[in-house]
Amino acid sequence: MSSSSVADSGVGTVTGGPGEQKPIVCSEECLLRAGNTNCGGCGMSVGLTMLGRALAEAGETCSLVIPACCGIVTAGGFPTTAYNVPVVASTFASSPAFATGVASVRDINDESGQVICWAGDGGTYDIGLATLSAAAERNENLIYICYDNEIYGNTGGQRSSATPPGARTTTTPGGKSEGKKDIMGMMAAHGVPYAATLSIAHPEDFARKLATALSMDGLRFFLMHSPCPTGWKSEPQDSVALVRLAVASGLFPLYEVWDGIRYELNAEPDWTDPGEYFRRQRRFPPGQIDTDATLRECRRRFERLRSRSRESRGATV
Ligand SMILES: Cc1ncc(C[n+]2csc(CCOP(=O)(O)OP(=O)(O)O)c2C)c(N)n1
Ligand code: SF4
Ligand SMILES: [Mg+2]
Repeated sequence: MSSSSVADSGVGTVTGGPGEQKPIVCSEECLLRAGNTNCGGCGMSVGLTMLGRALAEAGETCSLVIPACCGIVTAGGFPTTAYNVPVVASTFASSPAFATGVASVRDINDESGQVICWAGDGGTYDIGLATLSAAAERNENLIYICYDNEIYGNTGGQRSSATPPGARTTTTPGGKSEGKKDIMGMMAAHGVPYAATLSIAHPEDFARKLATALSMDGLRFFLMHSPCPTGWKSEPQDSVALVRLAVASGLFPLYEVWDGIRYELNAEPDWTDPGEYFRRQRRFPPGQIDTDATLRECRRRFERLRSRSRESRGATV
């Protein structure tokens, strides 16, 4: 079953060991229930399903803290909810501060369960950056997942500082002229215990990293590349293929960072021409992206990550 069809059906499977498949019944174990109103092909839906699967696999529960974003609209209208776990809706700028409070109450009451912020790129790279930085500096005991659709999706598609150069948005109709902020570098600079990138096109890597985070304490940060057919002007059925292309071409490297020091690369790009990635999204004006320059920049960034990985291996030997 492909990642997208898992999300569409609302039913997933858990690998319980070699050759063993344990079905998840949506109403009992899925984090995201069937019948939500997310757009078809939404990467966030697939990510939530994968997160639910990882929690079920680890025998864990969670509470979600979600700022203003598509992820809070996902819940639907009160008194119903598409989420199968408790959810706190926070203001746009403050989900890490809200989550700090929820996690502290959990610890004071000696309760179990993970506290997970599920936030968009606008809430993470832009308006929530101060509270995220503060929670990271205090090393709060919570998981933070930024689903990065590279746009303010919920309010009609304005640019964020995660929007890649060249992308057309409602506030950059001619294509964005600035680059994409390096949020992973910023979290590494805070020295958080664990930071990692996630792709829904790499489900095993995704599950392994979630399992790693669930076995640790402290602030654990994830950046998930989250296709958004509505904002990317792409076909819903292309979502998983697009983010797979992003990893293959080096546009979205898969890696982990421990304590801001130890780097591990998880997938070697094959340096596929990123042209196909751009062509399949109408947010990129045809013929205006210099794919050679993009590929050169991707290689340069990947080599920098590789050298950090080598250096950190040398440092730990
Ligand atoms: C202080 C404040 N400013 C603006 C808004 C309006 N607003 C709600 S969601 C949103 C965009 C969220 O973008 P992102 O975090 O990337 O999540 P996405 O919508 O893409 O899922 C904006 C601007 C708000 N709720 N609060
Ligand atoms: S606008 Fe994008 S992120 Fe929001 S629900 Fe639709 S596809 Fe998902
Ligand atoms: Mg967004």
